[in-house]
Amino acid sequence: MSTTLPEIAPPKVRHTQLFIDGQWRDSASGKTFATINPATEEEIVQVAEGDKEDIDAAVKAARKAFESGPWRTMDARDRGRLMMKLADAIENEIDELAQLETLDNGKPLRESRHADLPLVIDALRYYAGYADKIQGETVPIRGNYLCYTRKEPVGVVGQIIPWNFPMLMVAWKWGPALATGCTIVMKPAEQTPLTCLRMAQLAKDVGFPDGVINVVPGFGPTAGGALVDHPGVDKIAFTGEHRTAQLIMKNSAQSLKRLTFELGGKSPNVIFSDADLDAAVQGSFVGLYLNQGQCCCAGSRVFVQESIHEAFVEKLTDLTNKRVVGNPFDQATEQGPQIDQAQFDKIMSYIDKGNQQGASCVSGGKRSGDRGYFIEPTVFTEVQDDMAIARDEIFGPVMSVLSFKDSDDILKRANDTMFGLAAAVWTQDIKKAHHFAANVRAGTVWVNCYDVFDAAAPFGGFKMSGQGRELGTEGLKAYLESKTVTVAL
Ligand code: TXE
Repeated sequence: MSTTLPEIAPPKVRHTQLFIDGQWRDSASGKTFATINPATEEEIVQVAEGDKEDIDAAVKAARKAFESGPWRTMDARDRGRLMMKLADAIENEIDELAQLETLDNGKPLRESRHADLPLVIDALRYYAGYADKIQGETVPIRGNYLCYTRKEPVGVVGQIIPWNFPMLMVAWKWGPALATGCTIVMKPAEQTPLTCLRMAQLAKDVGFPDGVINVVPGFGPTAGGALVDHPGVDKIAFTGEHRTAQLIMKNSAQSLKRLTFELGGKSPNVIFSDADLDAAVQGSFVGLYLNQGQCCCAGSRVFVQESIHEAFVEKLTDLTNKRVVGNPFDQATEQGPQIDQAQFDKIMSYIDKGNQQGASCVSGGKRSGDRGYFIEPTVFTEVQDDMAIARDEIFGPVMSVLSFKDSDDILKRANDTMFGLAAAVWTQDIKKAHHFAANVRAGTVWVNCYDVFDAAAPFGGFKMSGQGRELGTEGLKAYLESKTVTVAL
């Protein structure tokens, strides 16, 4: 465990203001807030704090760009080219952006550089390719008419994102919005505004018209709330906690905004005794501990068939005991700090609950070091379905291992959750795998793998894990209105 200063020079923070109508500006109130380095608990820099007035200015800029700016009238193919240029600009700056992401978020540099950033670039390129392939249909209605549909952008979209994959969330949100011709007001998470601001400047540099992309850092109830309330916003795309989504749904009802939500999970990861054990252990390990356990699709309920339970736990704890936790800038580091004090406290309180409710902590369970929000990779066994650690989203490096005897009740137990984001099954039996995939209530199912993401594959949740889908062709739907045109012939 080491939290000494980065071995490489700290990345430059170039932007700390609001980005509205193509210009950098202070917030109307003049207020700022600190963004914190989670590895050291020290302030990185002060960032302009947006609120109602700033959101209003950003929405007006986005509206102007949508109604009368060159964006709407631009050839779709040229919109796609601009998006490609943005992806290129990010790729040209990939090392610096990865460092900035690690500084602000705490994720290991090798992950931001070799996982997050490539996925960001890929998502933007994927959607750039769609810009000129969005088209309607001719419809064979009765009578002497020509009837056709046009697919039109939904308008000004408010996008509110979390801190766990700051740049990737930007790409997942900007990609379909820009490809369809929408204009954007984005509120990044207050914990991680820095890379989003840099991306806004890169968009300006490659030639995005003023007002197409606006970024207003600030807090949820103020800047986020103002975006949700604003009558000039046609759609809200939100990723975060389900309770926040419920509030957004309630508050946006007045203007009947279009809504898409990507929320939390308590994903079941089921390992049958006939599985390739080493692959299942490795996959379950990554499926939970990736990104410090701060993944909405984390496989946090690991159901292991009784006959292999002991062997599974032994191999798994071998891995957790070896995991390198520490300075995220160190190339050897596999696990960095949690994002902030609040998340750190939440996770530690769940570890306490696990111990109190009778689960057995067989690995980790403590803070790591004495500076930064580091937590040891933790494994609980003897977990029962009704314990808090088996029911609630912990969003940290805490795995609950549950055991099962035969396959009859495993689907029932897997589905016994208010969430439905992801699930996985490990088995050599193709029938068992497909039966599970068909009957588990989750938006994504991985068979003999975990955390396989691609910009082309839709992602989103059943039940309280969300509404609508991101990525793939399905991800475009939420950004489009369908218009029916009927012409008398
Ligand atoms: O989420 P919030 P938090 C889960 C995870 C985590 C918990 C809390 O379990 O422990 O949520 O995290 C903005 N109106 N996930 O507090 O508050 C906020 O500023 C409008 C799962 O960070 O939902 C930020 O930009 N916006 C998840 C964003 O919402 C509001 C990722 C997310 O913050 C708002 C993150 C309001 N009233 C957390 N209140 C996932 N699905 O991956 C807050 N925000």
